[in-house]
Amino acid sequence: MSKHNRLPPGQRLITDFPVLHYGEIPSINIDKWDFTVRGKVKNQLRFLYRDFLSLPSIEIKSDFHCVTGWSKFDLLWKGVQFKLIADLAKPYPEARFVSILAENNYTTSIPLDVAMDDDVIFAYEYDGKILTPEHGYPLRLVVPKKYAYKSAKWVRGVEFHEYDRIGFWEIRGYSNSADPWKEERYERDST
Ligand SMILES: Nc1nc2c(c(=O)[nH]1)N[C@H]1C(S)=C(S)[C@@H](COP(=O)(O)O)O[C@H]1N2
Ligand SMILES: [Mo]
Repeated sequence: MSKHNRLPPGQRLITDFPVLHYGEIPSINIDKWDFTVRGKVKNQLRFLYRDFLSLPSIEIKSDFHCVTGWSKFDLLWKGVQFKLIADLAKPYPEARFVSILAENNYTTSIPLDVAMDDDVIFAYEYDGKILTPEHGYPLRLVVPKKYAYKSAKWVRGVEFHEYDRIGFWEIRGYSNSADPWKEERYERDST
């Protein structure tokens, strides 16, 4: 695919990697850190950092689109596919949405079928190195097909739900479906 076709409408391509988030960068005590999986699942799960690193991992290259208008191509992430976590947790049939729970009460949500996409991962490395604090150390979600507020930094867990729970930026007016190709920036743009 040409570079041109990869840039969603209204976006501009940049080469640096901006840091964007609400609030403070959390300070993490990695020995106390955990990642939990709960809600409408057969198996509730809890991983320590070292447990997470020992799960089967993949590396993926994907593009990143911030709703404020910048896009960056070919970010190289390493981590654990969402679908691997879901396969371990075994969601009940009624689970149709997942909430991603991050430090400082940041949350976002996506439909389970979106989360099950091959390219949705919980990443712990960027560009061959452990994530830096400002980009989400020790773990962040990456959802390449959605605006980047769905790619929560500093994640601590995931909850499976029957009904959607609207996330931090989405409550504040950003689109819940957040498709950059349809330019769903604000809730009123969403179909
Ligand atoms: N925990 C948390 N994650 C977050 C955000 C935030 O405010 N808090 N902002 C999102 C937004 S709007 C963007 S554009 C990306 C930016 O990721 P970066 O700082 O690694 O470039 O993080 C997303 N993840
Ligand atoms: Mo963003």
